[in-house]
Amino acid sequence: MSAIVEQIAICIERGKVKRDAPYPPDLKDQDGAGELTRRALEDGIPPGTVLAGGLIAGMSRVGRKYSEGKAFVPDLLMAAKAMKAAMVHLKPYFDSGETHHRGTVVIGTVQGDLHDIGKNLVAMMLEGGGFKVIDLGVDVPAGKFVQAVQEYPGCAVGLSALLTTTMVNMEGIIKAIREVCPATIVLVGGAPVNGGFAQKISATAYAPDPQTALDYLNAT
Ligand code: B1M
Repeated sequence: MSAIVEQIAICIERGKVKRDAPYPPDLKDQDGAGELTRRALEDGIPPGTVLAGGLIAGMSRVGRKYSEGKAFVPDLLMAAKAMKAAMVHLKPYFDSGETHHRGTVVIGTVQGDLHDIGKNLVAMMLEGGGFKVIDLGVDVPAGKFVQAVQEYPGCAVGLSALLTTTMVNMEGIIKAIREVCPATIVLVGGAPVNGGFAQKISATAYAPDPQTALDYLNAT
């Protein structure tokens, strides 16, 4: 792994957003996740490498520390802020520039859940793959998904959840969608979700990562 990609991972893990950010004090006056990501891409490091080896690796480290009681919610918030600063530079590399969309995907993080980094990555990759993405954001109730599937006939729906307490809300959302549009393809994903759960709640498919989601939609 190149040094700059490792530096990006450290900035995400430590919540160093940009050069002039005062936090964390020991990284003062050093480039942050935003500047380093821009530089890595300008240097020709593949976007996929920056994403996996820098952004996702850094976020996994802080997540592990949180599980071990060595990091706390403010650390997660700073890491999320650094991740977003880096994603701004990555997004154009995943934009396909295609004018004809392959289809429309309505995506959102389910009710009760505020985690949006994974959902944003999926949205970015789907857009890059030529899909029109309608992002409903976070904490999205069933009614908003229902409204969107009526507004975009024939669309597919992507549901994301990061909490064991919110993944259960997927079932009600799927039921509500199918009541108005029975044939709607509903993809589910997020760290606590798996294939067995997807089947149990009658989702069309489970995607463990953005590429699988894109491959699935391309194949349908
Ligand atoms: Co929270 N959080 N968090 N958190 N957080 C987790 C999820 C947790 C596992 C941490 C832990 O305990 N180790 C834990 C959940 C435990 C559980 O339910 N089993 C947890 C908790 C408990 C909480 C709070 C309850 C903490 C508290 O307040 N006491 C609280 C809940 C708030 C709420 O939602 N109501 C909370 C809050 C937060 C922050 C706001 C501080 C922040 C989120 C900021 C944001 O998203 N804007 C945060 C963060 C950053 C995390 C961790 C550290 C990182 C999540 C992340 O972004 N990962 C996380 C621990 C961890 O994952 N290691 C944790 C990186 C991202 C790229 O991965 O989201 O999994 P992920 O997405 C992947 C795949 O899952 C997949 O593709 C993505 C790319 O590969 N994917 C899909 C996701 N959605 C998909 C949809 C698809 C297909 C694939 O199709 C539609």
